[in-house]
Amino acid sequence: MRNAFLTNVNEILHPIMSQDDKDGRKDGDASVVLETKARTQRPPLYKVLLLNDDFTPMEFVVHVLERFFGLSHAQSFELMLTVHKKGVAVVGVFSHEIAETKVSQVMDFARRHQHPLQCTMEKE
Ligand code: TYC
Repeated sequence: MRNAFLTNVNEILHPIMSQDDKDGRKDGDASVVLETKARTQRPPLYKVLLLNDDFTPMEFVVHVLERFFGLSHAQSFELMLTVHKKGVAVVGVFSHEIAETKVSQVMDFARRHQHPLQCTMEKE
């Protein structure tokens, strides 16, 4: 999408061009169409990360992934094993507000069940 602004050149150039030129002509009604590109910005996205620990039961992590990230049982089990083996994994990518909500939900749920499970977010 393009926006067009009609600008009178004499307004911009007034300090330079306000005198009559050598032919005694006043500045005319010269005008120019300035075009600017209308750019739509995509909002930044945030990765939600789940961290491994030695104490949170595997079934609890699987349940968290099903409950808060809408993953199937099979997907959740696989992702839980990835975190267990690698130490950390991205479990979803969201807008800032949604990512914050996911992190809070997981942290609150883990705390309520007295598990040390950690969930964080970082800009993609
Ligand atoms: N390492 C845990 C165990 O052996 C399982 C686990 C997986 C914990 C993923 C946290 O994010 C996690 N019981």
